[in-house]
Amino acid sequence: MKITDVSPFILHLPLTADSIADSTHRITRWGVVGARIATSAGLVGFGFTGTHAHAASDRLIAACIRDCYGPLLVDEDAQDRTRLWMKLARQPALQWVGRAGVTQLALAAVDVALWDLSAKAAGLPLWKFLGGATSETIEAYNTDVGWLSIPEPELVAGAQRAVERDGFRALKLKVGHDDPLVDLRRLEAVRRAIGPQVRIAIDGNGKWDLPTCLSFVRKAAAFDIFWFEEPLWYDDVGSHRALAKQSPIPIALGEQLYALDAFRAFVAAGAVHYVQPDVTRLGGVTEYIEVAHLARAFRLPVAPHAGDMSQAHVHLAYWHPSTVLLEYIPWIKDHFREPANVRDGAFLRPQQPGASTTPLDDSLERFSVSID
Ligand code: 0YR
Ligand code: MG
Repeated sequence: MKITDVSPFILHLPLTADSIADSTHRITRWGVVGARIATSAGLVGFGFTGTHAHAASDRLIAACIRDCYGPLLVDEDAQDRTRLWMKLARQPALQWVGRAGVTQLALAAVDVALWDLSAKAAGLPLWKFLGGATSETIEAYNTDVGWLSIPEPELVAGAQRAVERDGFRALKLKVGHDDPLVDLRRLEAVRRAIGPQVRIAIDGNGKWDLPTCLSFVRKAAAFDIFWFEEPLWYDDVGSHRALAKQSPIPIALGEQLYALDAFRAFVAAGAVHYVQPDVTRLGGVTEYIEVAHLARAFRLPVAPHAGDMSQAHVHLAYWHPSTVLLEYIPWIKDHFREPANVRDGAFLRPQQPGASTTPLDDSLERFSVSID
């Protein structure tokens, strides 16, 4: 199955609200920046990364897919995923400007497209191609009800609706106000409204410092918090380690880590309890698998971050035995042939061949942003 063409695409898709915010980002659309890989077999593979839909930086990723990786892939065998990953990720000139950021996001898109192709060629959904499902169900946690930009009354109402109407048994609330007492009040209100059975995770998106976090976790523990995600600056292993040692709430992180080595540093230091790899930030499925196995070797649970809004992650979650939860944010699913849908709080197991990364033609037409 020879690669005949590699072409990038950019989609800017609307959210379920006009805009949302966490402690460090405010966004109005979600960016899907992807690679479409055509082959001599007639099969086409799709993979993509996720962005905050800034056209200028999305174009850098698209250009990297087209101009840097494209020529290295054409005429290659699409099924040589590991060899091609090494060729792309260890290309000296690209490694010089890469290993994190733009080149890594582009690599992620390309690698996911290659896995999509191999699974399609085998006629199997990716989880089956990888070795079969190790869980009966994958539980979803809802992040879309918990944005920092949602005022407290709607936050409480949305959380209740997600639990009572939609069947979620796990939610994630953003924290990170300048005054942490505001966050404590919001947590208390939601916990009171939804009762003790539902899991509540919180996510700080890297805003606070160690003293703020230490004081916060002691108070927030009263509301039975499942994990505290990205409490501190993303790369700061030492502070996470200090917090993990003292916090009554487990620490989760990984969505801002771009390489196996970064995960290794946190895991080896005992600075993380829930490992959150993301195929769109790591170099795709290939490096995700390495991180998931690393977590397994340390007996740490894996809860993928949904940079792809769980389209490819749902396959990896069903397959990898360390997975405990998967994030649900329903912004982009309906633009794909096989949406990552949740019923009664669990992700439906994908059935179509591939990685569920093939966009609808209609969405490609209506939401595309020009590459140049
Ligand atoms: C919105 N999920 C996250 C989104 C999300 C961010 O800015 O990108 O909140 O990636 O932290 O766990
Ligand atoms: Mg997060």
